[in-house]
Amino acid sequence: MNRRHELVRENTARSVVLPVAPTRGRLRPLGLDEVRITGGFWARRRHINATATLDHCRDWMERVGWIGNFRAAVEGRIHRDRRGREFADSDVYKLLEAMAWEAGHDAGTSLDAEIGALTDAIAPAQEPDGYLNTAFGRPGQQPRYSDLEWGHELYCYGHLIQAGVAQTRARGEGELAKIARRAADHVCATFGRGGIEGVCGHPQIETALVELARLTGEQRYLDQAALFVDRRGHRTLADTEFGRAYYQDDVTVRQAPVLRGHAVRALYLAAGAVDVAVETGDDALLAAVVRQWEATVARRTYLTGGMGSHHRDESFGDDFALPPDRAYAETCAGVASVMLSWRLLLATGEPRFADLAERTLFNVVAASPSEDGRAFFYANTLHRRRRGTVPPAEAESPRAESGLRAPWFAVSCCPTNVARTLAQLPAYLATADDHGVQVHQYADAEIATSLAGGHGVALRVRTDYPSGGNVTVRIGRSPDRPWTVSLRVPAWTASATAWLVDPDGIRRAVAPGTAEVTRLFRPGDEIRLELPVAPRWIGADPRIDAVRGTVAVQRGPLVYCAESVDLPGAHETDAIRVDPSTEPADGPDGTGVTVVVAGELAAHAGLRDDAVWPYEPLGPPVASSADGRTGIVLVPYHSWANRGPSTMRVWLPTTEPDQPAERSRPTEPDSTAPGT
Ligand code: FUB
Ligand code: ZN
Repeated sequence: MNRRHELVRENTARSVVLPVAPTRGRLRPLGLDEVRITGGFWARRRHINATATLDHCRDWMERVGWIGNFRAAVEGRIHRDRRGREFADSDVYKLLEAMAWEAGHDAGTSLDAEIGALTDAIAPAQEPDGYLNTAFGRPGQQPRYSDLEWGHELYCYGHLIQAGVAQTRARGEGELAKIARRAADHVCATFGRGGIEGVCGHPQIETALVELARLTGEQRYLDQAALFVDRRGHRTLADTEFGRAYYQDDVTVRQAPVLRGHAVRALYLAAGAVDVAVETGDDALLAAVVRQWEATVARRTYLTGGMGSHHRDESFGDDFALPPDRAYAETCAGVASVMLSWRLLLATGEPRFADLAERTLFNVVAASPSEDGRAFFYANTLHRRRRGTVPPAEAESPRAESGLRAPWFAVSCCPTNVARTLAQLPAYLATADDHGVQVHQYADAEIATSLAGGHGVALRVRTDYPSGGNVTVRIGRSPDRPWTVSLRVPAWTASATAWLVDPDGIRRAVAPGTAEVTRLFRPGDEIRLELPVAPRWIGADPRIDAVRGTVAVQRGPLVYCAESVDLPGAHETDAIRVDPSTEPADGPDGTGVTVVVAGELAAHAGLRDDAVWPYEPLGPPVASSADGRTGIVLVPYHSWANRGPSTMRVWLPTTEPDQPAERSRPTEPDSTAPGT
């Protein structure tokens, strides 16, 4: 038995329900059978995901014909009847992946039947050599692999393979896994050495093939993934109006200094490169991706964690080109960013990767779905100037950009990506190593695993996070030897003190990074982490020209925004100017944050849509409190547009344009904030 098989067996002995299962790396992930989220912010969202979003996605894909495409392929009418974009198959697979992880939490679930029904629709469409795609290759369609630039065939396989891996890990190998395996074999036979020397215009197959290698112990899937990573950047894809950087085929992964081009593609590719680097022990490749992550986080990331500022090609902009009102920040890019950071965290153990994952989860991934889990943001702007119009309830929304969440889109990659992320979310909370357990994300949770030597440990996490900053970790089970509980101290705590209280009641200040307690724990022992979540102003690097003279508010990990529904009168958010000399404060009812406006709120009232020149002398303030200091309430960004059409902004203009950046930079050395 080779090393790979041994490692597969090792992982299997501990947990099988692992979304990402590297065989090497600093930290060992925990499976969905080892971590349960039991309450709070994420439990609510996960419940809605399981009880509403999964059905919603399936119903829409039946309605718009994306599931029917498989039937049409089998019945020989696909050239006439195919619906959706060339990558529509992938959303059926992403839904299947989400269902599989969800089924992994709940043994008695009816999801097995749902997975079975969808699999039955897909299976007959697979051709004898493993090829499976409803957009190509049949009479009346373009030939297979005739459009690697835009065709998404390998991208679709990637999602199929991920679904097959999820099903096997969550429920044991079933028909879906067999379909996925046949497709992967077909890919290796067709694109392996001596085959087509190409890559897919949309990376995604790389992570999937590595995960299949991890699952099966088959080296050839890893080799194929490594081949795809190394082939990219050699200009095998045709040039486009966006340049080859659009699909990362301009420069090799090893040479690229920063993530560029289409954001989702760039992030999926980087995640796949990390997977390959970890499995092959390629430290140079890992270091290259770490450098790209650093440059991207420092210069190409929104305060929310969102990535991508070009609508035209859904891509990253130049360094510091982060206009809030043109933020694309696609939900899928948020998902992909979390995937990348998670892999880097496992590989290196460095908490900065969990910091960015937290920022992105709370302010991009959580912002996308509506409260009922049946509508979604695709793009996540940081500034909405016009109130949105209500998207069609019965038809696909044509555009990604919207002021209100839409039930479905003509390109509907985001809803199923949110679904599969929330379904696997518990696995992102904690890890283990030979010495103990590391908690990276805070939620009410139960964690049970075994350390080296098979010593069982169990912890219970209780917290009001993110509205409060108290986290209590109670030991439930502990071996008769010392071990370590590590807690991430978020980078955003840098401007105030965080405290750790050990089981003896000794309280010490802890710096951003990791706080550890090592001892012979007894069941019932408690560790407390006190994180300072008071609201604070955030300034931006002045090179982000688009937000000069503005400030934002963050409270704990949550970015806040002003929404017109919270403003007095009929004012729009563009009328706001705030006074940064007064700190933001918690609102009286505990839901929002209050900031003081600079008295001009009403001076800008009645902005005219028919104005021909966008500048005018300021009128006098016409409405303010007696002392001229009106307070307005800000709400968490993730919750905006849940109360109907509104205007919204995260970055708030001030009276003193240069002050905020000067004020905040020395006190906010947040490793995941732009410009640090
Ligand atoms: O191309 C497939 C998906 O559709 C991409 O990841 C998204 O950006 C959207 O364009
Ligand atoms: Zn998307």
